[in-house]
Amino acid sequence: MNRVEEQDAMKRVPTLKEGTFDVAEIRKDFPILARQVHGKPLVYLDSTASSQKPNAVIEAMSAYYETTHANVHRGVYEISEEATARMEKARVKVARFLHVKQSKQIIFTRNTTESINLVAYSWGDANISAGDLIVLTELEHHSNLVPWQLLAKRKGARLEFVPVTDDGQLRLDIYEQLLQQKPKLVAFTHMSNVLGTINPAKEMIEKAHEVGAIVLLDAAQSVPHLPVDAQDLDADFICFSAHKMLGPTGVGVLYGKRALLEEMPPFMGGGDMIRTVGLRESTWNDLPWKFEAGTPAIAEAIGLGAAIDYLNALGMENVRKHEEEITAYAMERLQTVPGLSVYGPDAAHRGGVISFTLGDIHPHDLASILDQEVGVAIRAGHHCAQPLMERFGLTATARASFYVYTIPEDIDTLVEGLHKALNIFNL
Ligand code: C6P
Repeated sequence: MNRVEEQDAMKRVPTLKEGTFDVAEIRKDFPILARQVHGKPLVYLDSTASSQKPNAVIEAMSAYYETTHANVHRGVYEISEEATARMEKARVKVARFLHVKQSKQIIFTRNTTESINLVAYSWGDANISAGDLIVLTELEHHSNLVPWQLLAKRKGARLEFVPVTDDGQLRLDIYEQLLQQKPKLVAFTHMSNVLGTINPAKEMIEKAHEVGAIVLLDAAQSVPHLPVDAQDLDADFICFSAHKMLGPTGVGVLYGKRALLEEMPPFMGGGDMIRTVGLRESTWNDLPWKFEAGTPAIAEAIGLGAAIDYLNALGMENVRKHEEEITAYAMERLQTVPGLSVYGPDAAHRGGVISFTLGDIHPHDLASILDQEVGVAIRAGHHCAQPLMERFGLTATARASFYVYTIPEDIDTLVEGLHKALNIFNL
């Protein structure tokens, strides 16, 4: 056993047993769930914005700082080699989690947003020309809209959008019509962060490939909540963030097909991404480091590796099943609240996220009342998806979202809080 393996063997084992899904046990692993807000137990229903972190992740990061911290890929001394080994091991974990054979296809970025921008600047600038078509959807987060708007402006390219139905599903008939115009790129979200809609990604990717388009999948909301198999989906690029999948903030992932990544020019220049540097010319490092300029988020990558271990122990099929059950329960309970409107598809076609409005109470007022009165944390606003809000004639919604630690009692407290809001507004 080398030093890194020894430390891993000593690591605190999560309380859950492999393959079991006992939410009461899982909750014990999340220290923040024991805290109070406004004198009430915290009910955290905002995991779509960012998930909470289990002890296993927090401890993996502290252990790294306590025993192993040094810069990576530079030192020839023991702790630097250990730090490098730990970070590269995390990369292998990400690759396995996505069923990707080569870990050099896993690039560490800061978050989903940076992963998408990397593709838009590096692949986009090299491959998109005036008049080219980029197909997006009305469901997109600003992170999967604005980089393409900027690219389209730089290059004089065209953007077209797949509309959504009244129940928040993509108009696949119009998608197919748009594909007839032979787009160069199709970029869409696997799961909507507002409506929870799970898009038929595999089918959409296959159809895009039939007309020769490259596909980027925004998997910020799917990788944390569903089994995602990059080989099976066959997307050209997949982007997601660690902080939404039990991992830390500050690290994200870009997966790309090897041939595309090899051809793409660097996104940012600096240390670590070079092979040789002269005063006027430089050559680039191999994948994945060609795209990782500067000192990376080492502790965060290690934390992501620990989050993946934790999710693997739960089993992603079980994670999805738990969220389906809790979402179905929430949809049912929310319907008992007079004047409440839920947006998006039925429980079977969505992930664990529910956007709603309650009469004419402003979602921000609703979120404040829930926080103060019953200790429930939800998000209110446009959820970084203003065009989608506009599609539904809204400026904001309230949004409750769930994860591995959500229990039916959390939903009951939410419903209790919504009744309190109705009373406060005399509705
Ligand atoms: N959505 C939400 O509350 P970053 O911020 O880069 O980690 O993730 C951006 C992003 C991209 N795509 C989708 C589908 C997303 O949901 C998000 C993040 C959060 O809905 C924060 S705005």
